[in-house]
Amino acid sequence: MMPRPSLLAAVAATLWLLIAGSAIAGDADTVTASNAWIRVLPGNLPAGAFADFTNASDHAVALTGASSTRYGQAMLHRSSTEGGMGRMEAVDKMEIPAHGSAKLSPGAYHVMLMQAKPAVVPGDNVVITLSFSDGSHKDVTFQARPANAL
Ligand SMILES: [Cu+2]
Repeated sequence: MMPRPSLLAAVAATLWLLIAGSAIAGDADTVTASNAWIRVLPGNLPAGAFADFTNASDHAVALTGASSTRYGQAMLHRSSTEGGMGRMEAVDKMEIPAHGSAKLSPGAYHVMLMQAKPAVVPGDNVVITLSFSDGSHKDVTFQARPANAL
């Protein structure tokens, strides 16, 4: 039995979208993430997520947010030691320069993960969806490590 013409049209349209989509690379496609990990703290304490990024494109890219099905909330934060006091604040983006790199790291930019459901323990692999300023998204697998990990 031959597929119905309407089904063929739907398949053709889908293929076209896939081809067109890959031709117009989003920021998520030009950014590579590595060494992605989460520092798990005891109890209900928020966990920091860290990773190294490189941007292969000719323009700067901005990481603007994160989400994960394993956490009720994920926010982009930046730690600092202004005036000798350790503090952190929510920020709306972290820039990754053209042909450059940037990192989420302890004491600097990080993704703050709150309300784990169920609890995340060292050894778990957690997928976090990262958002970029052009609206593109990238799923990155973060490995959960113990509180004393560096
Ligand atoms: Cu934080």
